[in-house]
Amino acid sequence: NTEVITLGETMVILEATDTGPLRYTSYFQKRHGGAESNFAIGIQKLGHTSTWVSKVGEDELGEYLLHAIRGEGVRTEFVTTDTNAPTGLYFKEKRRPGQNNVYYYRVGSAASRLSPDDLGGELFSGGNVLHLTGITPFLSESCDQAVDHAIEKAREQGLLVSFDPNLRFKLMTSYGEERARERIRTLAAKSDLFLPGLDEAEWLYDGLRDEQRIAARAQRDGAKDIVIKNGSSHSFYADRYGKEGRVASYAVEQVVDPIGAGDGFAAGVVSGWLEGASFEEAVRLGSAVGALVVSSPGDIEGLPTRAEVEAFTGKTTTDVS
Ligand code: KDG
Repeated sequence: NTEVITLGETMVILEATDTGPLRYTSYFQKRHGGAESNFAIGIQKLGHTSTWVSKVGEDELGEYLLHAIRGEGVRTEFVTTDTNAPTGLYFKEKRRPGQNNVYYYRVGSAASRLSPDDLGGELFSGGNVLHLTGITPFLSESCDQAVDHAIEKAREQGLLVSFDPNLRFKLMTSYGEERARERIRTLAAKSDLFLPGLDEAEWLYDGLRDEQRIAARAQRDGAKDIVIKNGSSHSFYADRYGKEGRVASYAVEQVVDPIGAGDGFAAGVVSGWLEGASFEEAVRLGSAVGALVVSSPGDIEGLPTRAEVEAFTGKTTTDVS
């Protein structure tokens, strides 16, 4: 079985090749993106093993997702095909340089029909980490239930739970903001590794922007190890033993596409965790992966191999004798 298990929706991305409002652009590049499959691919690239659980439609786009994600080495045996619902997709608009917008076509998608029934069999046996995001609970009631079920099953089998809130306000409208906040806080409280961005933490914890106070608050609720990401500046970490610190973000020459950076960051931290690195080292790896992702187009195209991380951070293990 695999070290890491994750579940959630992946969509086909149709990304406008030109800048401008979509009504005026004519050509699109096909890609794929989903916070959890991005993460799973990141884990594979860093030399670990991952399983992604989802549903796709019985359609060409579903086949495309399976081919592409399986092609990256991610295990997809627990992905099922739904004959009554399509694969979701979203359009990416490059409104103006530096401003991307996304438009979802995912209501009623196959993945929104994911339910606790999809988490059977030997899914968790032998695994180390279950990774979840705050996207899945808002896709549908059955997805919301699947998230709780996954945590329960993972705990029974001794897996650690990592959680990235990945706030998507567009998905919360039918849930209501207050309830959505409560839901995310509850999931944070159940996590062994909690990975909010600073703005996300501010939204979650009554406008708090002080990193130490945010960490203390989340830990009081039940979260164990915490990393608060502060974009191009730094990440603040606080572990369950009271050790805390800051890791500077790596400078990048050009931010090409920031979407997917958080997923890469999570993959880096979890990989470090799996390797028994210090928490600080794990956060540094997350930071390096995040920086490499923003330097490439697409969600997953910039996810680095271990050698690429080493070349980027200047740490080389290559024997040049
Ligand atoms: O993290 C990037 C993903 O969030 C994005 O590509 C699509 O999963 C996605 C979502 O639901 O927004």
